[in-house]
Amino acid sequence: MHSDRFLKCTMDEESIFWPSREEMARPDSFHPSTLQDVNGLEEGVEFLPTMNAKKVEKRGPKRWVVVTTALIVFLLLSLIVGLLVWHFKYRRAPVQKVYNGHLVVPNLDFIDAYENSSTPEFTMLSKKVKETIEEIYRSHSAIGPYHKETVITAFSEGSVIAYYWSVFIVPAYRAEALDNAMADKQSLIQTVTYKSRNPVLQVKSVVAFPADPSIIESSRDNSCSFALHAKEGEITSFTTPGFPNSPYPNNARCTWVLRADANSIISLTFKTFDVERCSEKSDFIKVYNSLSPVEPHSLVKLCGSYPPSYNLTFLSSQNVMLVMLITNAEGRNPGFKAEFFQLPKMKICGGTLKGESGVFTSPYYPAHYPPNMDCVWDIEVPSTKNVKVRFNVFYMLEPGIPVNSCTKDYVEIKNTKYCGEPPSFVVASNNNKIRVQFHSDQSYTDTGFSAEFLSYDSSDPCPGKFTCNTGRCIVKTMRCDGWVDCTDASDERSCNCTENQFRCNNGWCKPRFWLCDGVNDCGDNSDELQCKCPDKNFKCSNGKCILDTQKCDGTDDCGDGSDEGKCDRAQSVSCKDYTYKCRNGLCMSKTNPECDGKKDCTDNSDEENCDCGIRSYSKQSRIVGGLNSEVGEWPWQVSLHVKGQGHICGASLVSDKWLVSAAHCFQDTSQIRYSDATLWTAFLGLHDQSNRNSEKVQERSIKRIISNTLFNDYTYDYDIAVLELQSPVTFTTTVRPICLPDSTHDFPAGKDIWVTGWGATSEGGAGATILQKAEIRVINQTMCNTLMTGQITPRMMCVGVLTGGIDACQGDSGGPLVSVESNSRLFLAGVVSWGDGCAQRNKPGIYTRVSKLRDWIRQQTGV
Ligand code: 4AZ
Repeated sequence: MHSDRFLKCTMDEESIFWPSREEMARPDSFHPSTLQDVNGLEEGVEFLPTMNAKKVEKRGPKRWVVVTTALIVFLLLSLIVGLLVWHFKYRRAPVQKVYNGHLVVPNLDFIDAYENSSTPEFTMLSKKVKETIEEIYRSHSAIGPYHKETVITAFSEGSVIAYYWSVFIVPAYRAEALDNAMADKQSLIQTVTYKSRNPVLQVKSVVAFPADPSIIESSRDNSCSFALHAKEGEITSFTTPGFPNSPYPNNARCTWVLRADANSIISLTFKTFDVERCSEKSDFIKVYNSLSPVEPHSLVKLCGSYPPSYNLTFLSSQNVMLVMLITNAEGRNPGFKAEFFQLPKMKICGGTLKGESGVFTSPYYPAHYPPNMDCVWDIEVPSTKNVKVRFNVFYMLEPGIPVNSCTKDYVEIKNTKYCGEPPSFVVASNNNKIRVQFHSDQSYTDTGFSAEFLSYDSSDPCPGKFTCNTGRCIVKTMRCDGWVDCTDASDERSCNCTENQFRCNNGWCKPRFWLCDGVNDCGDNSDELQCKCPDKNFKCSNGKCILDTQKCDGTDDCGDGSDEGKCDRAQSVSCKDYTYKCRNGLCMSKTNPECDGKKDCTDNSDEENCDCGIRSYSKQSRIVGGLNSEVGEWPWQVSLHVKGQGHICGASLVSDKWLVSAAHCFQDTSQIRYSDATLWTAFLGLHDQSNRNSEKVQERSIKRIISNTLFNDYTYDYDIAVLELQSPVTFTTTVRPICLPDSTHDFPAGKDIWVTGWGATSEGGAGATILQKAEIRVINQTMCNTLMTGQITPRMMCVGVLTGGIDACQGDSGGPLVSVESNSRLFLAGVVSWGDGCAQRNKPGIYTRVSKLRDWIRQQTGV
């Protein structure tokens, strides 16, 4: 693989008495006298003589007055009843509120016995702290009347810090006032001198934060709570219950209280991490820089699975840390294994850096920097020079904080704040000094930065290189090459386009081959305009324009089927070369329906045999600029070794015993019979060629090699072979099969796609030890055939970067070219086959088009 550059997340009821709803509905219990009065009235009824109308009129009030009065009385009564119901049922309805908090007891020294809640010392102190808290609450009218219970959960150093939770039962209409009073540090009293029945207990810095009520249950249930203290010079490990042999429990809340000696901090690393895939309600782990699980002291929330190379090291700012695992009712994941140890607290960070150049990093880089840190670096280069700082890696991303505000964690230089995860950037100064400030707040930390400072001559800031307007230096060949290399795109402005380029309307030069490839390369879409069909028309792959209404109507109007092969809705149509055929013989108009998570065929055959193309780790590492793969990133990648020669070719695992590779790898030479299966050994789950004995690697002999009989060793047409393993492999995190595309599967021009292998890292150079990866682009077949002087057959596809620099190379042959399709599933689009050298300009790599040979693979292997 050649790549010299790569650009490319019990309620205790309050004693309030009022009639219940049932009582109010029963008038006898409400107004016992009313009914009697009514009865009394009935007994005294006087029947008037019907003829004496005058008497009738004179003696009784007018009828409408009676009716109206009754109505008004009725309405008033209803209103009163309604108001009472609203007041007692909703406004006064009691709600439960829980707060987590901590306070400092300044005039007390911490003793070891405070770490253990079963010691008499713990019990004594917690009783006093509890009384103090209750007194503070009592003194506040918005808090005191509603307080129900306070429990002291732990103590830690810092004089003595006490952690607690408090429960309140408050009428709904008083809840907000309670929240405000609890949030107001003044109301909780910064410094309280409280005289209890016992000796005086002074407390300060009382804070409390709203908490999830379920923490009460979890803190009463000790079945999944653990307390660990770091031992001097030792690493302590802990795991989720049952790890690694059985999944961690469902509906659990597990806590690990981690402690270190006074004046130390804790370094915690998750060595393996595999919990339920992240979703809104998935299981998760949270790490706190406190013994109280409160959001403002949260360091990280983790879910999903991480490859071993991902840096999952977190540092505390004091000698305690809390790890919580919260699980739902579903899922069977192994969990985590973690290690922690104590470190002396960093006294200062930053400092003065002098010289021509040097490097510096955020505290503890590449571990996640600790919270609550401020560092200042004063950089000074020789007085005749200017200074610039280049951030090669920069990760200071805080969840929910827009990167343009940088209100929490940031780096500040010359009154500009930097945060988020920008690609490498440079900040230059127009004198010989520059000051870099680093700030991390209370919560959420990231891996930080790695930077270097360099002195430069103001008249020639980038000797032999092109200077971006940002101050960054890039190699001259990157100027006007169609790729944006300077973060401000200054390398692609004011360019004179070469004959192999076209000029976009915005003045940029782009390779001609990107014209009309369906991708907006110019940014203003001008590369896709001239090739457009008139309005309300669809452009066929062969360039023909048809009416939009003719697209996906079941008729091949284009003549090449492209109007019927790319339909979003699966529709049963008459079978053509370009339509996906279900097992029941019905054909679908939808593009690439296989294993996309949607049932398109009525017999569901498009969603069968889909245990493929999924990586074991849901998280990818954030290693910038490197082309080394992660362990388990390409679990279908196989390394084929020949006895005495080492790695020769790549291959892809497509089932537990079949590999797909290139036929040209198994061509006999005068010296070696490469077609002899016994010569070959397959290494699966391999990452590093120098570590083939790793327990993650599965080694297999080859039972037989079947090369396509139509393979032409001159043209390299039909360059495909299938290899049967002597015994099946076991699917693991590092060994899994790739999906094979249907013969109708479309990998459109312009699509970004990945090639992997241990091939040469430069033309004629040595092979790589660590599995390499490169992202390249599918190139239009007709264009490519012109470029490759007519050597491209329908069984081939061209993929590469036409400006050169990224390509497959010798040793990558037979290996996978994979495309990320819908549902994040990966499909084997091609097999590395040949090329005119490696990584040269306008010379893309040529790959065997797997979709065209899908039926042959099925015939040979049954897969
Ligand atoms: C090879 O010799 C080879 N640049 C493989 C791929 C390419 C060139 C050579 C594509 O195996």
